[in-house]
Amino acid sequence: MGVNVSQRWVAEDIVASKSARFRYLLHDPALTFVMEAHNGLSARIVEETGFEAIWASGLTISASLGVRDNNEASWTQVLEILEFMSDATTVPILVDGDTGYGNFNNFRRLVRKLCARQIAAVCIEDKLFPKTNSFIGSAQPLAEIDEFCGKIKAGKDSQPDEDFSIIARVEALVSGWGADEALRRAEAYHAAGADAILIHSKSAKPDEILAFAREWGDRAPLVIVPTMYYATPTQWFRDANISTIIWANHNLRAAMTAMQGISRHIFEHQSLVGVENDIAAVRDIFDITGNRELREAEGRYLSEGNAPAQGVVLAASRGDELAELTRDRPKCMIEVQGQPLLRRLVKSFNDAGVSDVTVVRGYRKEAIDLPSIDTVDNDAFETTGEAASLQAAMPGIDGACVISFGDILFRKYVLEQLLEASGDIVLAIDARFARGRPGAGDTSRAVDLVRCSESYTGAFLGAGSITVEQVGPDFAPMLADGRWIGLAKFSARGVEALRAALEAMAADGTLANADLMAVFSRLQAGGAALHAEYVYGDWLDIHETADLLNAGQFWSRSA
Ligand code: SPV
Ligand code: MG
Repeated sequence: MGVNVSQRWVAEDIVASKSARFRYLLHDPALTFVMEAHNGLSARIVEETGFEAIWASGLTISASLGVRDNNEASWTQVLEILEFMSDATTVPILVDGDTGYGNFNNFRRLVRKLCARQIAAVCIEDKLFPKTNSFIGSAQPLAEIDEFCGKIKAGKDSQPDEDFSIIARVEALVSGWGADEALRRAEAYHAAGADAILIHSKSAKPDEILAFAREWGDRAPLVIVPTMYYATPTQWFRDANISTIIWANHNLRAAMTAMQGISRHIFEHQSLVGVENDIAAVRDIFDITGNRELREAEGRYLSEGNAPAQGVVLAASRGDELAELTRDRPKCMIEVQGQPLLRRLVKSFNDAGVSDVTVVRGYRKEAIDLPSIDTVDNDAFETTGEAASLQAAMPGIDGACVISFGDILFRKYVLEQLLEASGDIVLAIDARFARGRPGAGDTSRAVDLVRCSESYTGAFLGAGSITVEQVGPDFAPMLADGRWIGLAKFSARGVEALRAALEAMAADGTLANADLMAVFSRLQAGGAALHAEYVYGDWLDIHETADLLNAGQFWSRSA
């Protein structure tokens, strides 16, 4: 395998256009693999997989539109698909231009339109319009050499992008004209200005391709499509000095098999039971189409974009202090005045407009069975902490969100105030735990203490300009300005900083045992500002049985 292509580009200082990158790939001595795609989604999959370039196949684009590979789709219809593919990707696209959709005049117009869509290269074949796929039927008539050379020249003369490549595809072997005719044509096309030669074959053996490559030498880069001689070891092509291999139709064929299988299964079972694990999640569709970017943009451009619609409740731990009460359910499912704590928490979220709540489950996860919540699992809950639970929820978060512990209750205004506060990351801080106040020095909870840019004076409510300077346990508890209550708001930008911090912690091995204070500390170390929104009481958390009594009274007084 060659070096990763982006490293190659960086090494060669080629960061330019897609067409310049493709030109580089054609000429660079390493063998390049170009993978088939037929629409924006498959093109993005090809890029995400790591391929250096994409083959926009005439056969598979036609098939995906439900038509034959006979120029039944018009060239502007194909162009529209190519535009989606180009927009969806950053790697170069090599387009199957069939015979150029007409004569030299139609082809040069096609070339200009392709360049306008940042397509890197086009391949045209020396057959007649309307074309037929090379693997159908017997010998097909070939274009006159001069006419085809004129087409190549017209294309080269009219390409507005000087790095755009035109590849001439020689069909002489496919049509039974033999090696000499293939070489004669390749030479003529090269002389007419073709940037590379695609030598095609429908033989099950690579012999005629390898013989051609030997004769051709290094006159111009050679491109091949080993669909029919698929059993050939790739090393043979390397040894033959082939520049580029096109895997021409394999994504469409794989998709067909998968779609036929799932359609049959659902048709026969009249049910979705048993299919979910075999197919991409709906969330995967959101991810691959770039929903996260839209959330971030909303955060930047829409005033309401910072209003979180998503909430994450961390509820993986048992709550050991509650002993018997949590034998068969996690702490968040303990009932407070006839309702599980979690139901009250979710209602608080929903009432404040946070409608999409994801609960991270762990201990006795089956007991968390509320309707109208999403769940994700931290199955390693016994050996990991809050940060790992939060990390489990991150793939589903694609915009501003509120994060909460699963064992807290708060008055309505606490969340409302937090949601209105400005800042990308805002923590609700209870000022009762400040220095000199009764809670200060409660070292059992020292890790949740924070030191802020200004202390609470009673006049700061909603001011939004106070920052958290340090989070526990990095300073003496007596210096605290308050205690984090387990509720925080992140804007879309804040979420991205959080994601990066969690990923960095996962990479250096500190994630598994970290609590959220360690995550906040990491965010600060990365340059993120943490804002404080002071409250003074009006919330509680459940740690021991006595707290439950308080919770009952608290709830009957709230609402
Ligand atoms: C295509 O993918 O449309 C091609 C390659 O042109 S082939 O089908 O092998 O002719
Ligand atoms: Mg084709």
